[in-house]
Amino acid sequence: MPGEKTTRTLDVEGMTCMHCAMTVEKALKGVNGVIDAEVDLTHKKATVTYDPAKAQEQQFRDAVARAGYRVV
Ligand SMILES: [Cu+2]
Repeated sequence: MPGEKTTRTLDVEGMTCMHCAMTVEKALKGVNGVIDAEVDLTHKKATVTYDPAKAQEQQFRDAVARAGYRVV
């Protein structure tokens, strides 16, 4: 369905500063189908809003891994 939206929160390991958070955020935003990504550095979480017809959780895991961090 066009315009459909889902939100998922991921636990991300390895982020230590604001730069890490921005790197993860950018990596997630680069995944096709992602509408928005927001990282909570304090709680080591990333919230991704995406179109479930275009993106899947595995792609978020891969993007985070390529950026040098890990979804746990
Ligand atoms: Cu950092």
